[in-house]
Formats: sequence, structure tokens, C-alpha cells
Amino acid sequence: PLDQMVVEELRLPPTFAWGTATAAYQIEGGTSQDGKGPSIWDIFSHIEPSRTNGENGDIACDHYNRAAEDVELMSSLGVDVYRFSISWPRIIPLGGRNDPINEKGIAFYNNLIDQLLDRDIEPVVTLYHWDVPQGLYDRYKAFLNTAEFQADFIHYARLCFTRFGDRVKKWVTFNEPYIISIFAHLNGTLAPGHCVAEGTDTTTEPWRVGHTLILSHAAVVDMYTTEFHYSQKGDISIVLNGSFYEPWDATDKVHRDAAERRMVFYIGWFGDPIFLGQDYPSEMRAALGSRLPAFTDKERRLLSRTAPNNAFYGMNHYSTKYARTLSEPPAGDDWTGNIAESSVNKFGQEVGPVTAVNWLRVAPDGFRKLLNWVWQRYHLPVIVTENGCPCPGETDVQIAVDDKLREKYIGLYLDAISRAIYEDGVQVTGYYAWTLMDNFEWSAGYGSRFGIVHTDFDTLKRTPKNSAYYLKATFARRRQPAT
Ligand code: PNW
Repeated sequence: PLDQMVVEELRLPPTFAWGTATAAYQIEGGTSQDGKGPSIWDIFSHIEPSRTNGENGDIACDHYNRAAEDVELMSSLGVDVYRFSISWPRIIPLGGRNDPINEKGIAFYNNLIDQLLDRDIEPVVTLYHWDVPQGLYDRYKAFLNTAEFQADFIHYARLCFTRFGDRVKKWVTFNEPYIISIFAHLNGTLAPGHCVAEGTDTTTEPWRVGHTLILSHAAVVDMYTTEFHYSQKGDISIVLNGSFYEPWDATDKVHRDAAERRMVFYIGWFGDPIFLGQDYPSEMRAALGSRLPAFTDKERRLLSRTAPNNAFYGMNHYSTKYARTLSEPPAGDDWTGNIAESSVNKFGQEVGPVTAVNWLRVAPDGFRKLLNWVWQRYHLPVIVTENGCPCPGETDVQIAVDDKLREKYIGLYLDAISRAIYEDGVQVTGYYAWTLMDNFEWSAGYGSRFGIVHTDFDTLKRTPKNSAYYLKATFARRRQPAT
């Protein structure tokens, strides 16, 4: 139970940076303001509103018109870092390398960056957080055409480095390639919603999409390294998400192997080619065979050349699950290597106390183990680029501000980081709370609130929750000299 989970006095390095994170489509609104073009999320949420709780990001938090207020808010909370994403169709409305550029969109991000730097807040910029220009989807199905997508993404990234790179020193190419591949091109719960019911080829599409993401990431790292790093001296990498998996029955090797295999399929899929410059994990090749695309010699050289130029491991982490090997392969398409996952183990134990959503359990030990797993496999400094949870009853602002569960969750997860650093020797350099303020939570619409600040979606008023003040106080105290 939660009240038996105690947060120790937190110890974190003086250079450790805390921040908040958002994504363009989730907060900006202004979907067709000042010349912005549509993204796949504008179309997805409008053509079949039941897929997003009947809601969409047309207005969201109206951040596009309230950026100055939001920077002020972050400044008042004492954040070191703000991680946000650029809306590709806001700066290239049709998306492609020969399409016009929208200077008003560029001006918005220039102002945002300048305002952040004025308040001593470091901008960490994600180039792609799920809102590919609809123009590219219409032309060639976006990620499903590797060569076209790669060329357009390089062009878009070069524009961002050219216009913003004098002030932005941390870049993320893609947010969560796993989710883009599996949730958007297999389960169909995220845009563009490819799935069996839509008649798309789910036996190969997710792996082709993953392949495109890996090669487009590597090509942009290569371009940044050769064209920009010398003058701009920034860091670039990617953000991978992943739960930690505990075995469903830890006394049985088949389930211990299943838990390990699940993480390899989740993280190794992208991490091994990108950070190690290797082929896909052998476990994945064994399970998927030719469904998993092959890297050409030229692509292998690109991967091995760029692997060392990833400056950090961006980790989005929320929770832990149990994994077990099934006695018989599941009916239909098994792409996981014969694995099922759950929040309860063989002995009826829950993996942790539930939050406002069933999949998100409070399980800080799993987080600590995942930090160790990633450190051992990739030996890169880890930045926790997202972490947080929704609490029950947060629609009402009175209930929302008293977010004891989130405060406890954040405290325990920071404590796990502290132990990973000081007891396990893992290098962790930052923690970005997901999310700055309640926003458009994709398929859950506005029904799921992850903010450390409450958003009233009628008045758009922002009200910090206690967890925001907890973070502020925790890091302010940490910065004082030891007595
Ligand atoms: C992240 N899971 O995605 C996204 O980067 C955010 O945009 C989103 O708002 C946030 O999580 C909260 O949901 C995730 O299945 C998608 O464990 C799926 C999972 C975790 C995070």
C-alpha cells in the first residue's frame, strides 16, 4: 500500500536538472492559425471523434496564444529545463522538402526560445512528437516510405538547426518510436490509426515504420554532426519509452526470460541499432524473421558511424508490469515472442498501487532496475525525459490541487533515481515531469490529467497543483549549500 512507501531524504547531484515536458499537439491549439498546415492528428481526431473521447486539439491549452504566460509560470516554479516539441506543419505546412516555409510559425518558436532563455530555462527540443504533416501522409504514407520520409525529415531538421540551433543545445529527433510503430501502425489507437480493422498490413507495417524511424534518426544525427556540431556544440539523441518488466513467476526461468525478452522487444528494437550501431536484437530476428527489414551495408555503416554521436539516452518511463511466457502461442499474430503482460503476478500480487489509470502503477523499484538495465546495455548518461501519473478526480480544481498521490509518486521516483546514482553508479542527469499542465491526452482526450498544473478547459486558467510546489521546494533545497 501507498502509505507504507516512504520517500527518504533526497540526495541528487548539484548539476542535476529538473524540468517539465509537453508536446505541440497536446498543448498548442491554434491548429490553423497563422498558416499552420494540418497534421495527421488534426485529421485523425476530426474524422472519427470516438477515437479521441469525442475531443481534439483545436484549442487544447491554447499555448500558441499564451506562451508568455506559460514561461512565466515555469519560471515561478523554478524549473531548469523545458522540453517541448516543434509542430512540423506549423513551420512547413505541407511538410516536404520543396514546400514553402511558414515564417510566422518559426517566429512563434523563436519567441518561445528567447523567453525561456531570458528566464534561465534551458530549451530541450523534440523535432517529432507524433504530428507528421498530413501532406506527407497523403503523398506517400509518411513513415511507410523510408527514402521519401528520410529526405523530408532531414530537410525539416536542417531548418530547425539553422533557425534555432544557435540557442537550442539539446535536441531529440523522435519521441517514442515504439509507440509510433505499434500504437499507430498495429493497434491503431493513435494517428494515423493503421490496424487490421482498417485493412492495413499489420504483419509488416510496424517493423517498416520502425526501420524508417531508426534510419531517419541516424541520418539527422549524421547531418547535425557534420554540419552543425562544430559551430553549435549541442547534444542530440532520441527518446525511447519503456516499462520495466518483472517476471510473472520469478522462480521459473521461462518467465524470467520472458521479462527480459519483453524489454529487448521494447527497447532493444531501437536502442541496439541506434546506440550500439548493431542489427536488431537476435531475439527479434528469431521471432519475426523477414518481417523485420534488413539493413543494407550502407545503412550499417551509417548506424555504426552515428551510434557514438548520441549524447544521452532519453528515457520516458511510467510504470512496471509482469511478463510471462504463454504455454501456447496466442491466437493470430504473435509479434512479441509469445509473451503476455499484466499488473498482477502468478501469486495474486499487484505490481504496485494503482493511479487514475489501470496500466500506471506506482512501482519505483522497477524504475531503478530499468535505469540499471539501460545503463548496462548502452552506457549513456540517462535523462528522464518524461515521468508522471494521473490522479483520480482531477477535473475539479479543488481536488486536483491536493494531488498527494502524484506528489508521492514523484518523490518515490526521484528517490529511485537517487539510489540508482549513489548506490548503483548509474549516470542520471535530469528529470522532466510529464507534464507541465493538463492537456490533450491523445486517445483519452481531456479525460486523463497528467499535469503538475491544473488546466480548466473552459476558462483555460492554469492552477499549480501541490506536486508542482513539491518539486520546486525539493530542488530549491537541494541547491542550498550543505549545512
Ligand atoms: C507518453 N505505455 O506516451 C507520451 O510521450 C506523452 O505524449 C503522453 O501524454 C504520456 O506518455 C502519457 O500517456 C506513452 O504504454 C505511451 O506505457 C504509452 C505508454 C507510456 C507512455
